Amino acid sequence: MEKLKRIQLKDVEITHGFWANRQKINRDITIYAVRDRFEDTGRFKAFDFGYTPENGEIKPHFFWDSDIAKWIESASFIIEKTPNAELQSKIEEIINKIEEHQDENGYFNIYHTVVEPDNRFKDRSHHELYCLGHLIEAAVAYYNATGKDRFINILDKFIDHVIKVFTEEMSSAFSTPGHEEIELALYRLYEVRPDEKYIKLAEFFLNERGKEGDGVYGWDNEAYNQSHKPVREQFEALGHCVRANYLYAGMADEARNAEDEKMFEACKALFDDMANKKMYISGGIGSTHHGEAFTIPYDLPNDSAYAETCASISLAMFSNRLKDLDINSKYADMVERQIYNGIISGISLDGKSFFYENPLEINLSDRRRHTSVNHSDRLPITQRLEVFDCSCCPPNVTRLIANIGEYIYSYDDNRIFVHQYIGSTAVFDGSQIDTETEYPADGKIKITVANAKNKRLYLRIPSWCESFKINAGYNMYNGYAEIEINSDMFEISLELEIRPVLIAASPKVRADAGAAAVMMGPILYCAEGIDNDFDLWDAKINQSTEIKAEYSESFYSNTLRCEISLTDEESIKALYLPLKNVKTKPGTLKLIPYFGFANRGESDMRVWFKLIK
Ligand code: FUB
Ligand code: ZN
Repeated sequence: MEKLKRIQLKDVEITHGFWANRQKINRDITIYAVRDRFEDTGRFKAFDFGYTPENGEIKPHFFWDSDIAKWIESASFIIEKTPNAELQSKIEEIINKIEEHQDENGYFNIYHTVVEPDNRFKDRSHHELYCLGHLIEAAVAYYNATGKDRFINILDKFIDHVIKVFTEEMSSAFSTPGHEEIELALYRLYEVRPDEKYIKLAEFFLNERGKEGDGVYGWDNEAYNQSHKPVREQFEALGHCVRANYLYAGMADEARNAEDEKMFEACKALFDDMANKKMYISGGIGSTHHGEAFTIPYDLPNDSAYAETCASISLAMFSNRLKDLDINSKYADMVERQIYNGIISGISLDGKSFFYENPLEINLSDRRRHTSVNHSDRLPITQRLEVFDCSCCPPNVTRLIANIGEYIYSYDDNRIFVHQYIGSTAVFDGSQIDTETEYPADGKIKITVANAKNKRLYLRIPSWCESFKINAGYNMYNGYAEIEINSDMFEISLELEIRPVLIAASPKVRADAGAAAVMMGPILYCAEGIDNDFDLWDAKINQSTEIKAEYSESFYSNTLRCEISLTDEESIKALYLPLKNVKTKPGTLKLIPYFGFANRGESDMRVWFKLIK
């Protein structure tokens, strides 16, 4: 097992390009938009602990703490880079309230103080440990941003209480969290405060999971929250996708920390199972809303895809950990697929509204069919919302964007890895690395490394890339171009050929049989009805068609167009017609990046198109 060091947010600046633009929107708009909706819905007010069944205040939900925690984490990432007194004081206001309402014994949870105080740690589905996990991550981010450890100290008291209740007294009604998250958070905390008790607690939760008696949960089966087997024996991704991937991220942390090969093998198998059998082309995971879960291999329906934004984020988090343990570009490829597709499809281009579910097809007339027969299958919504009743995704996507710097580089004593091509400057281990690029709109990448002579540089060659040029000698090593750094100020140019390509799915994916999707570099494309005045389900792409790209400011990337074949008006009128009599006409299909769908009103949308020879 390798142990590359992950770059810290403090060591990297996003300087230009796609992600600098996204971070600006996140910093100027999204963080306030999420804050305001969380104010409107009573989530911030809940920290006053004022709710009583009689006083008419909104009843807090049992994981509102986690929504605000993710907001604090994101705001902390933001102020670490761009000091902002207003955001900092809002964060501190919440920390004060947490301190004020924390129990003597360290316990903190809004719902289980004002709604069900007698049921603490009695209901495994009630997310007390999940909320604590997110609070821990927030406290670590706040500490990294400000150097202040007060928030960590408050939670340390709560963690001591959890250690006592779960591992000493064994007085809780369950032994492991019903929604994983605290495991990875404890490792994260250990990075800034290396106290072994955090690791021991994380190990307790990982090791108890799947043991007999661990499977008690309010609904569904034991696999729903990965309690069907001990974690080292889990090789198939099952159950609720976000739970699964937060758990797997914690498992990867433990594999690294304890050099636990069995755990590592399980992590690799779980990754491969998702990447090779259970993932949409957008990176989305979770084929059904029932349990927000994985189903069976290759079951990837497009219109009813669940593909929760948080699930893509959690898979990116897991993959980002694995890339440092196993040198193979497939992990950073997965991060790339997520960050340009399944994650940012979850946020509108203006940064104010969100998708929780990310379908790969919207057919508005199909939806009318459902109402005409007075029956509605569960289909995702077609328009973004500013907040949801269950609003886990909006604060998650803002924290991911604010923290994207952590995904770019990693290193050890002799090697520097560039996993993502993002315009940035990073300083670590006495060296400095600069990436200059407009990727993914353009494949030209210039990298300068200072003070790293005699180390080796590893540049990821994305799996989608068929041709590339490097202006120096290199060897390929598991998907990375390996290059000797032979001067103190080493400059290198990489040019990845980025062009539109038709992609087919495995024939095992019945939903995409005989169809093709379009990708250009890491970006998946879709067509929307608003750009195309014909039935998208009639569009047939010729396999050898030339797809033309044109840069568009509004998407901060290319839009595409290609010639297609459509049925002519007369033939459309006949319900059935001998094939030889069907007349066709040429048309042009306009495509936009998938992440940009549903930004211009309600519209049909398609990713997969019929192919003709
Ligand atoms: O239960 C907490 C979060 O809400 C989950 O991670 C999401 O899937 C949503 O159910
Ligand atoms: Zn979510």
